[in-house]
Amino acid sequence: ILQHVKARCGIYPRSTIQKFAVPDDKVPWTVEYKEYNPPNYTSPSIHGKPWADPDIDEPNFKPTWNSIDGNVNRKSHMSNYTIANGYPMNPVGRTGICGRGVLGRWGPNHAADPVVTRWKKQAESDMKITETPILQFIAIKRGDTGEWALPGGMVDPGEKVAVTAVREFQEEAMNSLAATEEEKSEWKQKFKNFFNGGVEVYSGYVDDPRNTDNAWMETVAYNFHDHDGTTVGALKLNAGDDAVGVRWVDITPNIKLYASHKDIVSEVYKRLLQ
Ligand code: RP5
Ligand code: MG
Ligand code: MG
Repeated sequence: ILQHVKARCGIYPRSTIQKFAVPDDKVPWTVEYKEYNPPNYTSPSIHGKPWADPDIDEPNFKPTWNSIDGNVNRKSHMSNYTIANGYPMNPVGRTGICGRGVLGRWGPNHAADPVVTRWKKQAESDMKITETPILQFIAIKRGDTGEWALPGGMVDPGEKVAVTAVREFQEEAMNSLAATEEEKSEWKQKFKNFFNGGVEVYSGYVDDPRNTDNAWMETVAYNFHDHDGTTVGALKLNAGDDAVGVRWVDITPNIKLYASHKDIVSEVYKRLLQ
């Protein structure tokens, strides 16, 4: 059973709104919770934004839930979500806040996450034969929360998710937004095969602090693994867009990452060890 922890309790991101505290056993909608009285919050910062939905009671807003709605994907990677009184309902359950918060879409907000990995090079002298190898991935430091995270981002309307993953990697970890056309075509040549070799490792809900009862993050994560470490070693890391740092991070059991990113990198590690 899916759970969310970061999506519930505390102060809602970029606001002073205190979420209604939901105990673990009251998360599922199927469990009755008469006292449940979450604040309703939609950030004024998203009003009128081209990437955001209108308010749900806007007469011209006729979304088709659980389907591809024009070029907006309103389908969940999980099963169909429920609509209650016109509002899509979080598939995991109560978060302690309703409305849309800072998320643009009602219902699922689709993202993609690139997991770029290599085996850590260790001097033979410090390697014990029995030791399990260390996997490293490229992490960015998020400007909003200061946490280390996968360099993921939102799928643009009509964009293929696999394309989003590579685009976001280049924006956040290579600062492609500030690169010249010449630099970009050079990368394209050098890394074409590498970025074409993504393997899907996860698709579904993300336990993101921005989630609400009526809007939530979902992602598709792809692993781009450099088998001999020679390709990605040549990547020039440079934080860009909303990232304020970028570096190689060892995947260790007590690693702390944004949202559900620890689960995603752990899954990649498990698969690559097989
Ligand atoms: C997370 O938020 C996803 O896993 C993805 O990494 C990220 C997308 O949002 P932004 O980075 O665009 O804020 O839920
Ligand atoms: Mg981005
Ligand atoms: Mg991002």
